[in-house]
Amino acid sequence: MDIEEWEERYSMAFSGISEILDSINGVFVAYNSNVDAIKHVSEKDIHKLISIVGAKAVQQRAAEYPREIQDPVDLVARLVIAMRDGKAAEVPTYTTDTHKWLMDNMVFDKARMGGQAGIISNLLANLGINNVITYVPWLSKEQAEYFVDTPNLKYPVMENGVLKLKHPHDAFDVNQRPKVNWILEFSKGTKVEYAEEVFEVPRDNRLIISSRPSWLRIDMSEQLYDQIPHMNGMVDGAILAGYQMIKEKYEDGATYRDYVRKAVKVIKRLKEGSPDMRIHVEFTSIQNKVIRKTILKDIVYKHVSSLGLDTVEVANALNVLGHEELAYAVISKGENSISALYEGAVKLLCELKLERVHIHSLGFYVCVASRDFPLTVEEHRDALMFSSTLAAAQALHGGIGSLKEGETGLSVPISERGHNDLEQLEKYLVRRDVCTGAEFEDGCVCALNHDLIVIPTKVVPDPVATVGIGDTISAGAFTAILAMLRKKSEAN
Ligand code: 8BR
Ligand code: GLC
Repeated sequence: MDIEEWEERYSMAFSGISEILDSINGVFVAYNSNVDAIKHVSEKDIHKLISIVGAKAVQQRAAEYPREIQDPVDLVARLVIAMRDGKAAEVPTYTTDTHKWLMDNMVFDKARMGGQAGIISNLLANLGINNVITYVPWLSKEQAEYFVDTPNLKYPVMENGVLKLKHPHDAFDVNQRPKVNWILEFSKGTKVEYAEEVFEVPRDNRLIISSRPSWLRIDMSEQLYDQIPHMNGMVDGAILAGYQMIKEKYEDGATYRDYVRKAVKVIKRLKEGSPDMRIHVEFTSIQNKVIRKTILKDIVYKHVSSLGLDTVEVANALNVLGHEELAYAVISKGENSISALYEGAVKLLCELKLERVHIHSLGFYVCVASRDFPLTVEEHRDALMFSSTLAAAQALHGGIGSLKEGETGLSVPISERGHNDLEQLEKYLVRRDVCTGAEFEDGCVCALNHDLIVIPTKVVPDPVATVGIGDTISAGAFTAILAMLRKKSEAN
């Protein structure tokens, strides 16, 4: 299909999905909400930070590739790496000194709802989904203020042994402190010069400094666990994220195994009484490889239906699953990277026993789905186009206040570059007899043991911010899928 035809399909997909969104009863969203302190790092800012900690020190530390921020040199080194590669990353910090140092040396531009679950909850509430049941284990007063004020957004609380759903504004814990992450956004073309290094930022992206105070637990009270099945009638599916916060060891002797067990228990409870309930997990950048592997092998494997991730996250996932070469090919800049991405998606689908894997990249999405998933490839494609439209709206405005505002994404043109990038994949698949050129052109491929859906996407040349776009994409597509599944089940 040429770009014009794609544009038409986009409009049809967006209006089609918009019309059926209210068929969904609700979505359960957990675990991570936080406050994002967003700072756009200019050329002046980065050079100032480098000069404060010393250029030589930054150069040395960058070579060591710190996976945790223990001091300001770690921070500036990881920022320089992210800017050099134009890649998104999230690095944890366990000390409050990092926040203090950032506050002393920089002023953030704005504070917004952050965390995958927080961003997704607000998005779905603004889109008008009937019930968005959001859960964050650390709902402080400050955090609660970042939730949108709509009656469809609800937070589960236990009152005298009874489950009540209240708006987060009426449900916070007065003794809880907020979790604040720093989002250091940078723009393509920013020139950086220090020690012997000189580079230009290749694309807009950001580094996230994720605060991990010791009270952070991916958890739920026993009482609430017991009550989860009572929410079943109200929700069609769940979107879960934040597992990256699980630590190998805790001060009180608990280990990651305890929290993995709890995480799986929640999924099992959600499915109790409705085994067909779809669970989506939004993956992220996870520095600790033990945790990354455990999340995939012990939480996602067999328990989850749908996984959303970006290209770097695909490489990271493949890496811990023992596919180092493929992982390397995915992040290489060569022409094989897109075919490696597809092969990687198939590996994740099969090895993790998923029903759907949705990979988003700048300019195109690749989604593989199991053949027995009860939707057609065209329906899967509509879900992707709906989500790309929302992503464009998010990049345009920095947020989506309503379905109407989401629709403004349709005005953003489809990326020609993304459309062209897909040709590499087409050649690869046609050469291997996976599909014909015509099938690929439509973005709908029924391969031997999986479906493949590819679309070129809408890209905003000057995005307001990039943080949260991935969450919008995955949540938008998954919710569209829930709506179509609901419509199908009603028709039967
Ligand atoms: P993560 O947050 O999971 O890394 O996802 C970011 C996603 O946002 C990318 O995969 C890309 O699809 C999308 N995106 C980015 Br980055 N910049 C965008 C832009 N300017 N317009 C539309 N989508 C964008
Ligand atoms: C991660 C970060 C959070 C950010 C979100 C955006 O969850 O911890 O700060 O808002 O990603 O996707």
